[in-house]
Amino acid sequence: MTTTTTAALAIPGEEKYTLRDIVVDDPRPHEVLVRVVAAGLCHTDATYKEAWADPSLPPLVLGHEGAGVVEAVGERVTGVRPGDRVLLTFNSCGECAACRTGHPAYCARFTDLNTSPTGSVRADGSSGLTGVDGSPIAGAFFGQSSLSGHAIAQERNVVPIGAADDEELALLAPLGCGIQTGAGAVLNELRPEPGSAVAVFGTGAVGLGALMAARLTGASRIVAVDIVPSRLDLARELGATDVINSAEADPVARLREIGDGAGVQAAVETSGVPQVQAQALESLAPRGVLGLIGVRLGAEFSVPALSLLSGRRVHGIVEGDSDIVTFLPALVGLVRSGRMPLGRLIRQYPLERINDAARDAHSGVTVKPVVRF
Ligand code: CXF
Ligand code: ZN
Repeated sequence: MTTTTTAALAIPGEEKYTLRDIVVDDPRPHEVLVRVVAAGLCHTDATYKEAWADPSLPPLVLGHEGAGVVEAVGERVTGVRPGDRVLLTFNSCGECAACRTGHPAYCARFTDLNTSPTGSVRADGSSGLTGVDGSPIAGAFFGQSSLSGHAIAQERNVVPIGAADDEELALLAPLGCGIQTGAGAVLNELRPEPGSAVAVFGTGAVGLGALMAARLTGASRIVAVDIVPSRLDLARELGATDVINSAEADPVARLREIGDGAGVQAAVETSGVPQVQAQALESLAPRGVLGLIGVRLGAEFSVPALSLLSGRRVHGIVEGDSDIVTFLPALVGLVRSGRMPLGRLIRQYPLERINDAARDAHSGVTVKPVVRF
């Protein structure tokens, strides 16, 4: 018995999302059918929406920060059962060396299982989604395609979070990608030492996730860099000790000052703008590390070789190198205890207003739109 539900479709050549009823398949042995309560919009949805332009392609269901309630599970699923409240996150194979050692974000099949929305997740290439007239619909985006009232996820990218009402699910949804990307970069990879200085370039959801995480470490200076004054105000509210408006001041010079004349021990770069990446690198103290998170499709990263000789390192990080089984519940705990005030970033939109949500994310009016189903 399949499920008919309303989804937001990305139709090639159309700028806006189109709401339409679709049919969602029953879960296969390792799959989980989730009634989606809320889904955050991440910049990557917009990137892939824009790239989904070839008119020969079918409509695509995006969405990769889903949160909801398990409705049915495949016969081999053991980790969750109907009624469980869950977060959906990125998918991974579970078998490669990275997955076996707790680094599923570096899964050998990451691209295949997350951002190749042509259905490579299922052995037969099907997406699990069709139009009500049986026409093809692409899905399996990040193993979930959660901009839909119901989503098919894989057991590996579903994380149970205990009792949670719909309001809390909407609050927690962005942990599945954007927040875990920023917070994980700091807590799992950069791990700033007590007394160190950390710079965060870009104060979108990823950057603010990194900043809120840095506040939980022993770092004594946490510096937000952006060109939007209201974002810098928000960064202060969330724990930045210093802010730099890089449209008005040279961030490299300021960060060197803040870092005792030498620079900062760690920088997180979320904008993906090559010039900002260069600034982030130049703001590092000797032996400092640049966490490279914001990367634009097809962009190159080039630096003067001499800039690296002082022991500086550049560390590319995907999804915060999160081991989702342990890290997502840890983030949920931080939100629930008030130590990660995620609510300050979020604005909710009913599904009918998803195009307003996308517009507000693009213009920067909203840091993290969350679509409610
Ligand atoms: C993405 C960034 C681009 C590569 C795949 C993962 N992260 C989240 O949206
Ligand atoms: Zn994302």
